[in-house]
Amino acid sequence: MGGIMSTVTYSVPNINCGHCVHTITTELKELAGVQEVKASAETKSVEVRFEAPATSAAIEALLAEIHYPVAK
Ligand SMILES: [Cu+2]
Repeated sequence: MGGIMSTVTYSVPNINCGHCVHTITTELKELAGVQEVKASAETKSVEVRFEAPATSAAIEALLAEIHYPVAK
């Protein structure tokens, strides 16, 4: 291991409750390379710490797929 670790915070307006937080956390952690997920219903954001093979594009695609698209 020892790849470059990135931390990116995504704005996700659809996060409304603990269920959303749980779903997002569970799904993102299944993506290879994702190390840590901090989702918040208060700030409607998701902070993800990841390394290869995960990419920011793959994380955004997964969020869109589970109906939590990232706001641009
Ligand atoms: Cu919810």
